Amino acid sequence: MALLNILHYPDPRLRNQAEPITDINDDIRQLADDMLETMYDAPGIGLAAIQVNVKKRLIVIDVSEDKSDPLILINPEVINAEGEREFEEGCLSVPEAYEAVTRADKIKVRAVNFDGENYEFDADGLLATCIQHEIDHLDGKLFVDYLSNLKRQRIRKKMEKHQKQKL
Ligand code: GNR
Ligand code: NI
Repeated sequence: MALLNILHYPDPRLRNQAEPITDINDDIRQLADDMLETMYDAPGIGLAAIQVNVKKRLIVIDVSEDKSDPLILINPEVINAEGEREFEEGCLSVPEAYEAVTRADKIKVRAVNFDGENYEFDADGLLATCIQHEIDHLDGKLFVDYLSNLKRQRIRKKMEKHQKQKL
């Protein structure tokens, strides 16, 4: 097990596009374990491989109260979306910024299990919000992209200031 380094906005590597996973091997299992450990440590309710600079379509999520329900999604896709729901989002790659984002309220998700078989499930509420947020990461997208230019520039400036202080 290992803690992974999380990239911070506006790091250009967060704009990379993740590639589908074709071979589910021990490296993928190890990466998923390390991502879960990193997510719980942060702490956060989700983490996408792009955020730890791995260009693979892998996300981990746990929206349970007591952190007892880890979910690992390989090659996840939203295959149906219904309704709208606004939720105050945050992101481990954009620390200390919280803004309302509107996404689908109910989704149907297709993913691949560790045996390489497709499966589908329905999600709503916080889980649906989180899955859409994480799949965006795999496509190089961040929640700040949904905000006004003014809000995004403010967040960007604040992040750049914090990063300079750390150098
Ligand atoms: O920890 C997280 N909380 C959160 C809250 C509202 C909407 C989405 C999220 S995901 C975020 C972790 C993260 O950055 N995942 O990419
Ligand atoms: Ni995020």
